[in-house]
Amino acid sequence: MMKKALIFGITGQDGSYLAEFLLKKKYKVHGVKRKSSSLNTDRVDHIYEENNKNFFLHYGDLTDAISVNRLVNIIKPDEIYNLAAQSHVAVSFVIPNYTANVDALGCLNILEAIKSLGLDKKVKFYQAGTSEMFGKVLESPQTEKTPFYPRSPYGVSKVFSHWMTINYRESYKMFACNGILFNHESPRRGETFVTRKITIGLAKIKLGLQKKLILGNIYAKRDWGHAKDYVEAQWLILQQKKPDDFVIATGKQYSVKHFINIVAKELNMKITWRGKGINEKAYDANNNIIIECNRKYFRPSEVQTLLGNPTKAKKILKWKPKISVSELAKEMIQNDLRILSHNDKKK
Ligand code: NAP
Ligand code: G4F
Repeated sequence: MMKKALIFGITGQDGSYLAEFLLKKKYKVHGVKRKSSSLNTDRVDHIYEENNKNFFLHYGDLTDAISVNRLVNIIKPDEIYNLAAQSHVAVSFVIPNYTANVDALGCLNILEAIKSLGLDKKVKFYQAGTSEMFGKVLESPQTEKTPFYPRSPYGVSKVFSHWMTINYRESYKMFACNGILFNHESPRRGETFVTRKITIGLAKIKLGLQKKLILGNIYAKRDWGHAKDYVEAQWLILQQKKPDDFVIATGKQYSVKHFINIVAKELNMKITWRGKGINEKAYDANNNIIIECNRKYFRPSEVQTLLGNPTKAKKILKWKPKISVSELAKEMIQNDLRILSHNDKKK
């Protein structure tokens, strides 16, 4: 019998890679998409185009407990991956209530559906936790034992889901697990997250389509991996004998400024930095300002540094990241140059 997976958030970066990964593993993959006035299935359209008979999309919304219940009931999956979220940290300060509805109560809607349908001994559940839960970090690097100190409505909502997942595991013996994933990127990354904003922005400047890129805090440090590596970890977490929680990270950290330098080098753009703090700017070979900072892209409370320790995942899951930050940046740039040069929307 083929295993059935249900992915909330299938139209997102991770959802699309996870769907491809599970199809290769011979799963039947069901995904939940939201009704939208314009197309929102770009990242999974190629799976449809391959006419995959094991791939199904259903309308639903995580904030609508009835639709969640209905989908879990009709599909009766072996594994549920909750990747759905309002996932932008800065936006969560603007719409905190909505963010909590999706990112905190949404997870609870799935856990309750599994329990109330009597599927608690059948379904394995994965919750997409985040390094943002460590926020104003209390130790470095961060492990599964590091206390949380979230710094945004997004981080706080994810802490709720983390503990709800543990609570359902302990109370009802459900196979419910948390991945605590550090930043992971790809050519499919949303265009307002910093890595993609940089790869597209500098590619546009290189092609003469844009003059300047405006960013926020370029001194923030992140532990960046590739989404393809990280969805494998999500699957591995559900294949263990015991449900548990795992930090998934590379163990290496770079500043946003360092990431810009990698991208500029890859694009053969010579840039020079001048100035300090918010006034630091990057200049091109003709002395034109091509990057500057603006406070409007700062968050009301910043997360200055995140660095994960993936020792437990390496030991128990036998997982390790395969793609380096330079390889990641290169793949993103090549994709953006291709899209911009050919007006090709395929990712
Ligand atoms: P993403 O690209 O923003 O995708 C989010 C997905 O959630 C999209 O498919 C989106 O649908 C869907 N969604 C949003 N609100 C929903 C709702 N109310 N009901 C149903 N679906 C909804 O995020 P990602 O980067 O793939 O991340 C996947 C998950 O991992 C998220 O939960 C994120 O918080 C978490 N995470 C991400 C990272 C990272 O660095 N990428 C790190 C740690 C944790 P639309 O396409 O319709 O918007
Ligand atoms: O790319 P970012 O927006 O990612 P952030 O805030 O770290 O959140 C991402 O990773 C989390 C895992 O830790 C996920 F849970 C979450 O869903 C999301 O995927 O920003 C990275 C850093 C931040 O410090 C931000 O302040 O880059 C800084 N930054 C500087 N200029 C900017 C910009 N971020 C954005 N989005 N846009 C800027 O112009």
